Amino acid sequence: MALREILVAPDPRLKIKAQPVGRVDQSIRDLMDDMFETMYAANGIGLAAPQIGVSKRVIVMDLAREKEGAPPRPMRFVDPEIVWMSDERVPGEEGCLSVPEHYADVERAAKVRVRYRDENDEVQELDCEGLLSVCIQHEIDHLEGTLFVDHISSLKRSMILRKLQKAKRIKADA
Ligand code: GNR
Ligand code: NI
Repeated sequence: MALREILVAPDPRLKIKAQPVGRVDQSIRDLMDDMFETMYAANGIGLAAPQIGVSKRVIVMDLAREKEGAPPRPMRFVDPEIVWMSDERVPGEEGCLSVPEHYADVERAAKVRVRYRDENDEVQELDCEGLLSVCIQHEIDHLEGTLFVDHISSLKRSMILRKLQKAKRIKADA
C-alpha cells in the first residue's frame, strides 16, 4: 500500500473524463488499497481515482468515518453508472479533498440507483439515499471531470478557485 498525493484544484487533471476499467484485476485492487490509505489519511469519506492523478473509473468510500469509534465500512465501485435517479432534489453542504477548506450547498437527486462492479468483477446494484446518495454522486462527478464547485454560481466558483490558485503560488514560492 502507498499513500498518494491528492491533486488540488485548479488542476487540468481533475477536468479529464476518466477511462472505463473493463476487467477488475489485482492492479485495480492494489489501486483501491492505495486510495483507501490516502482517503483515510486525509479524513475523507470518499475518493475517486482522478483525485490521485489516475484517469480510471474507480471510487472508494467509507461513510462510517463520519461516526467516531464506528468500525470501518469500506466500499469499492468500478465503472459505476447511475441507472435511476429520483425527481426529488435535495440541497446539502459539500466539501472535497481537491477543494480544501471550502464548502458550499449543492442540489442533487435525493435518491439514486447505481450499477457497478465490485473488487471481484461482479456486477452489483445499490440503492442510495442520504449521505450515501450525495457522496456517490459527488464521486461519479469526479470521473466526468466535474467538481462540486461546477454546480454553484460562477461567482462563488471563481472566488474559490482564485483562492486555491493563490495558495498554490504562496506554497510554490515558499
Ligand atoms: O470527504 C468528503 N466529504 C464530503 C462531504 C459532503 C459531500 C461530499 C463529500 S466527498 C469528500 C471527499 C472527496 O472529495 N471525494 O471526492
Ligand atoms: Ni471530491
